Amino acid sequence: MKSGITPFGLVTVAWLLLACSNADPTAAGDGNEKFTTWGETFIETGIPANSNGQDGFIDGWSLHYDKFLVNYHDIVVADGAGDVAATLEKPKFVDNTVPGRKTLAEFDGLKAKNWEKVSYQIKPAVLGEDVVAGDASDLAKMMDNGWSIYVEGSATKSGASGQVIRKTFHWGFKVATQFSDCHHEENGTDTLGVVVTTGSTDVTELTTHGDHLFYDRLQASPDPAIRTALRFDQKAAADEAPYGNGDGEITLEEMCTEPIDVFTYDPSGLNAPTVGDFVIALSRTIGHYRGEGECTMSPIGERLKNPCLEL
Ligand SMILES: [Ca+2]
Repeated sequence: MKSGITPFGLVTVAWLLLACSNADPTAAGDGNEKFTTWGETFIETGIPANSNGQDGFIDGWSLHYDKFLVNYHDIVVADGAGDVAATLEKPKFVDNTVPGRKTLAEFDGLKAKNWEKVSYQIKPAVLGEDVVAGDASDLAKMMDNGWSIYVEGSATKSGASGQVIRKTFHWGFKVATQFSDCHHEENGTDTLGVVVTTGSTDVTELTTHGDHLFYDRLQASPDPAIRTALRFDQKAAADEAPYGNGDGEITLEEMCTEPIDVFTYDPSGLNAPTVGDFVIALSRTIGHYRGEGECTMSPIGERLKNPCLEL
């Protein structure tokens, strides 16, 4: 045979053409969308001290989470016209101190295209949730207390005379939050929602950010020179007189009696008169999207004037 194309070569060319057509999300076909969650290193291993304030606590504290419990509800994949491709059947309970990415849902056989409207909710635990990771007894405790998020852990810092100061915390939050119009940037392109491609599985991580509870602003400054920093001093002070009982455990109730230091913390025009109000307001912001991606956050249901009144 003089032909340069062998039968094997023809098969290879045909396979390549098929592969190319499969990679085209506009071609007719189906694909899958998988949702996972991950707590990143701040929740898995801890938040260190770091003088830059972004990679750790600017005031010398370091913190370790023993539990970081979240209840995910109502994941929805839809398009701009309102056609719904998939919805989460049962809410999912997860402890994100359990290492690695945990699967929340797998939606198979979705039409391959850009589904622009992806949303989810974090709200209080309900009967019949799936335990994705963590203890069923913790889920029961969340249901009994009406919590959507619960964090437990300890923070330490070296005192003036070299002694180690240690504070523990066990905080349950009742906030219910809708995360809508989720989007993320990848390779310089901002993508709204998800892109399902024929014959493959796209993975969306509903990331939880454990550092947000300790932000010193409720909203990012429009001035990029003003960076949000992580702080713990005022939370630790809530356990001391005149606000707390000095037993080493910082309670939300103690933080809700301590006025926020407006010279250090910026409520960004929102209502957060106490340290407790500030932390509860920040608990709405732990939900992210594919790493550093974001969603539009809105409270579900009636919102009380001060977050501390929801305790
Ligand atoms: Ca205390």
